[in-house]
Amino acid sequence: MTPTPIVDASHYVRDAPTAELSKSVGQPYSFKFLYFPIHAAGSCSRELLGYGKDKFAFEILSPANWGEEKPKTPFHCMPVLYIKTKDGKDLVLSEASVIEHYLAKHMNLLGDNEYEELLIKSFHSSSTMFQGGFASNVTWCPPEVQPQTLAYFKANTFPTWIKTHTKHLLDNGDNGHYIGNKLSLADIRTANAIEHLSVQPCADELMDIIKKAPSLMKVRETVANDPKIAAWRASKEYQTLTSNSKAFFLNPMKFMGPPKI
Ligand SMILES: N[C@@H](CCC(=O)N[C@@H](CS)C(=O)NCC(=O)O)C(=O)O
Repeated sequence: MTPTPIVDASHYVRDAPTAELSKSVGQPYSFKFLYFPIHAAGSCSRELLGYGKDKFAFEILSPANWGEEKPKTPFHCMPVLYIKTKDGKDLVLSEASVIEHYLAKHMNLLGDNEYEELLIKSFHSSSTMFQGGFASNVTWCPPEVQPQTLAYFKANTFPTWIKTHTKHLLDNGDNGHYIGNKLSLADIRTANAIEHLSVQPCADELMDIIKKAPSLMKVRETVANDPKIAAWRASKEYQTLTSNSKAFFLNPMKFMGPPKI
């Protein structure tokens, strides 16, 4: 299949008053999502897109030639979300958390009021940092020090995340959700952090730890059992991303090109 060309989004759209652009971005018609063909930092947005599939069309763009496409993105990195609005505008968003907040808002996954939204964004931020911490401290550290950084992660970062998130989940009644009795961005982000651990070469030892955290396991199950998310995860596209992710994390350095300025 010929990859869809990536439009030049090195600059954010500013050709109309921001009030007009704000109205447009609030009325999305369809999305294109650009990220590597692995889960990693693209998993939560793709899950949100899969969740909203009945309302919006979406297409996943894998960069065929990242080196050439890179300067066409706002910060020369992915993920990037291309939005076609109902009034015909083409807008772009970047930065994983911004994209996730935006998609969650349009899929009613930010709670019922501002306080719920703030808590959901706090849980989301913490789980994003948790996954990002694993990536920067374990995945991308030199192989010769990885045993030590993994040991530190298992002894410090991981138990702290489990302990604090369990406390907040218990405060909500230990029902598989962070807020009330309904799915939110926080549930999806945390579930994706757990799925991220499950595709690592050291998945067995990491999953042995998380399996002893029943409140977090309940979030994982609740998200996995959501019918729309289950349908996305059953898709060939999702399963290919899972096998690509497992292959990638076996030796991430192998996929790095020479440094580019
Ligand atoms: N601050 C960005 C970081 C994104 C980022 O680091 N993306 C990496 C992949 S996870 C990337 O595009 N790497 C390719 C490159 O830098 O050439 C965000 O949160 O979205």
